[in-house]
Amino acid sequence: MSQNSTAPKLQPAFIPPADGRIVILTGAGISKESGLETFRDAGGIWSKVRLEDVATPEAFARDPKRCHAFYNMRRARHRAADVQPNAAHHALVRLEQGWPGDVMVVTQNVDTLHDRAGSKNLIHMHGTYNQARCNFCGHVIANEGDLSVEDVCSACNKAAGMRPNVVWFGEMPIEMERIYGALSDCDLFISIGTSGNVYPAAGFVAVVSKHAGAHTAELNLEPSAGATLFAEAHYGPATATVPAYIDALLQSL
Ligand code: BJW
Repeated sequence: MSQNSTAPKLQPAFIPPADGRIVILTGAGISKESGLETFRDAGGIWSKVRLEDVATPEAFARDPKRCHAFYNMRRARHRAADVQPNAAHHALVRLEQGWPGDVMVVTQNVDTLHDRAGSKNLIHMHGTYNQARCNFCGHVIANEGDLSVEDVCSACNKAAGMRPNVVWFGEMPIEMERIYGALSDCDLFISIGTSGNVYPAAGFVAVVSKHAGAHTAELNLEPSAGATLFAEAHYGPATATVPAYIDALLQSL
């Protein structure tokens, strides 16, 4: 996709060297304009359901039917025809394809909008909605439809253990070694559409500033919980700020 010439201009405060490494962290805000809800905004997911009831291993052990109902509803929404990658997802693909150095996207989102836009060097640190995992043997399968307590694992044949392959509170996020490797070696860290409330992702900006000495930029609708830790910030909807910021980086080449 080429740059939209009507897009607002934005001047990044720092341009990395052309072979510089860029790590981008994304959160629910980047998918908001694709029609998916965020968690902590007014009217967001955690204003309608308590995370303690649906997003912890204890909640699943206590009431698996309730967890399944919550994720079946979210999965159905993610599959809806009107939920498509937006200009911010596409801009990150342009960066990966056009920037000579390494570009890695680390997303906290369980939606597949980065994948569908075409991001390749992508880590889903909180898992994805379209996989299920057996709680007993760890077997992972592709799963686009509803899950239930009646489902039987095709590997160990046990029932009632199939769960969404997402990371709940108290669980270890995915591929942390690879993520910290990229963070410790990057020149630019960009955080997009995340409130900075959930660790370890909320701590990445401090890790990068301290250990890599890299430049840090926040692109969000409003200042995040960690806003003061960033060297640079641009506030507005992701479909405006992200394409403008990325195209300015690419035009510097
Ligand atoms: C826009 C926009 C637009 C809107 N354009 N922007 C250190 C200190 C304190 C606590 C901890 C700590 N280390 C660990 C913890 C505990 C815990 C934690 O962080 N708790 C906090 C609540 C304090 N962390 C964990 O348990 C994590 N595991 C872990 O640390 O493992 C190590 C360990 C394991 C075991 C024992 C001990 C240590 C796991 C966290 C898992 C989070 N899971 C969820 C659910 C995933 C599945 C699902 O989707 O259902 O992940 S919770 C939810 O929050 C989801 C998100 O990925 C995550 C982050 O949310 P995000 O993306 O930031 O969304 P919002 O809504 O918060 O923000 C949206 C932003 O967008 C806002 O700022 C808007 O303004 C903006 N926005 N529209 C641009 N159009």
